Amino acid sequence: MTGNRTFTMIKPDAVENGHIGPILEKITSAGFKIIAMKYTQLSKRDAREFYAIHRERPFFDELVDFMTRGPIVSAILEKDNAVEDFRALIGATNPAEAAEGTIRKLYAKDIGENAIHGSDSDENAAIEGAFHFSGREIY
Ligand code: IDP
Repeated sequence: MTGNRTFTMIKPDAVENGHIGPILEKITSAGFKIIAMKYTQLSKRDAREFYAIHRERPFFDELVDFMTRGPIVSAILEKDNAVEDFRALIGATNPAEAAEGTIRKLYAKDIGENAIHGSDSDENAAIEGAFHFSGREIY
């Protein structure tokens, strides 16, 4: 049984480049309902905690610097089979390998600055959503 919620962030590169509107349009056109959303900026501490699973990776400091350099849009999305369908909509981590028409193919620069986040499991979707939103902010 798969869950019906996922968590996303429109990352600082996509915000800087004016892509919030087109990305939200792709998300809602694909049938995802926004049930929580905010415009916010991560602290270094937030980013280190959010990406703690990657802390031993060589790109960790670069990732933390990137994710904290400007505002992001974070959101919880609802749809049947949300996690898998949203990963398909955003495309591969590396935009060079992402399928045509995916958000990363359209808007990402490279494997680091790749425009958007999507949870990789139902469990992580719940953890990541709760990291960004209180119960009162989810509708
Ligand atoms: P995902 O976001 O597609 O799930 P992950 O492997 O979980 O990919 O990596 C998390 C994030 O870390 C990526 O979205 C990207 O921003 C960054 N990242 C992953 N691999 C690299 C790399 O090789 N160099 C720089 N940044 C990377």
